[in-house]
Amino acid sequence: MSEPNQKKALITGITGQDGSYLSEILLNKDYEVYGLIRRSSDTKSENIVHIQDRLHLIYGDLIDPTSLVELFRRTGEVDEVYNLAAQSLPGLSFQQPVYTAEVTALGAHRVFEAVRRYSPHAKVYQASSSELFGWVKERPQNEDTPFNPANPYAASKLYAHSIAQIYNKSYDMFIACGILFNHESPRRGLGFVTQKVAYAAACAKLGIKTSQHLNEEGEPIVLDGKVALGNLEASRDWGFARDYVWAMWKMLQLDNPEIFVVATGELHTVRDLCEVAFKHVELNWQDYVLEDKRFVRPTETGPLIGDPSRAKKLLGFEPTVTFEELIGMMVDMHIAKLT
Ligand code: NDP
Ligand code: GDR
Repeated sequence: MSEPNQKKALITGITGQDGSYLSEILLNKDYEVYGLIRRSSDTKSENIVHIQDRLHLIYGDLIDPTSLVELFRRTGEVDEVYNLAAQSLPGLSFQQPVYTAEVTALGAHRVFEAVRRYSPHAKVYQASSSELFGWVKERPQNEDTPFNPANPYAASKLYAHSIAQIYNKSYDMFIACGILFNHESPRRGLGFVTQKVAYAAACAKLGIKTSQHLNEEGEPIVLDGKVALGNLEASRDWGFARDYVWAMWKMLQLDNPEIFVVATGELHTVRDLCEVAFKHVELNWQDYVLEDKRFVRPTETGPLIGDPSRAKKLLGFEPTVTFEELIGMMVDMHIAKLT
């Protein structure tokens, strides 16, 4: 039961990278935290296992609107809703475009509609993305840069972002949208390039020639001592997830729903990423990385680099971890786990 005046928050996507950091932040602030989780044969969610006994977890799925009705019946009215659930892999969205739209576009819409009906006073955070800028029209990108999505995931996020503005204006709701650039951590899924490279660097350090974990093609991430990657010239603005999640919470402490770009303002290529990860274990990346066309996307976005000036000024956002520290932290986590 919640204490009088204790704030109540609901997180969709609580088992993901951001959901787990956000749960920790909210628990430390004494929130009562509810999370929507999907039912699967594996009941262990690695990212939240350490705090599971302090969370209220409720089964459901963004695809099923009746499960959202049941969710709010169980939580009652809440103060804050963080909609983090999504099919969040842009690469996979080329293979599963309609499913991606179901979860990432319509799923968000279903959440907004459920809030409108069952918890209309809640402040909502919607996880928008730098992918909205896609084939970029200027660099760096800020809150005024035009959107130009370049994959089905980005198009789905644009739908959700647009519906959020429509609900704000039409129903006087509070849905803040954070346009977050790539953020990573030791809790990042292995399907993302930073984690794939960090894992491969750890395997190289430990002399593992064939890895246990699989890549996007269902093959070992490390095979015959090498990792196969796609476009090495692709570039991103990579920050540390915990810093970005804190900015989500800050957005919901404002009086009005606003839009913020959250980024480091630094651009690195996948090639730089490989160099930094393998250098961390004193190895030369060129001995361990292969380019493989199967991992190149049908189209690539432009250089995604954000201008976080507004978030710095109005939210007090400040990146606390450098790119080298971030990648080093991820490689070390894999070494510890694989040893
Ligand atoms: P993750 O992929 O780590 O987590 C996604 C979460 O969504 C998981 O908890 C997953 O549950 C859940 N989920 C997926 N499909 C459904 C569904 N149909 N119903 C209910 N839950 C579902 O993502 P991140 O934590 O990295 O990102 C959080 C959000 O922020 C996402 O919306 C992402 O698109 C967006 N974003 C992320 C950025 C980043 O760099 N990390 C940058 C900008 C935006 P399960 O564990 O069951 O799979
Ligand atoms: P992204 O993340 O698409 O930016 O989406 P990802 O790490 O998958 O790709 C980053 C860049 O690396 C290139 N790349 C590869 N990517 C993967 N996954 N595997 C490879 O082998 C590989 N080789 C090169 C990609 O082409 C791309 O250019 C992430 C997600 O968290 C989204 O949910 C979020 O919205 C955006 O970041 C901002």
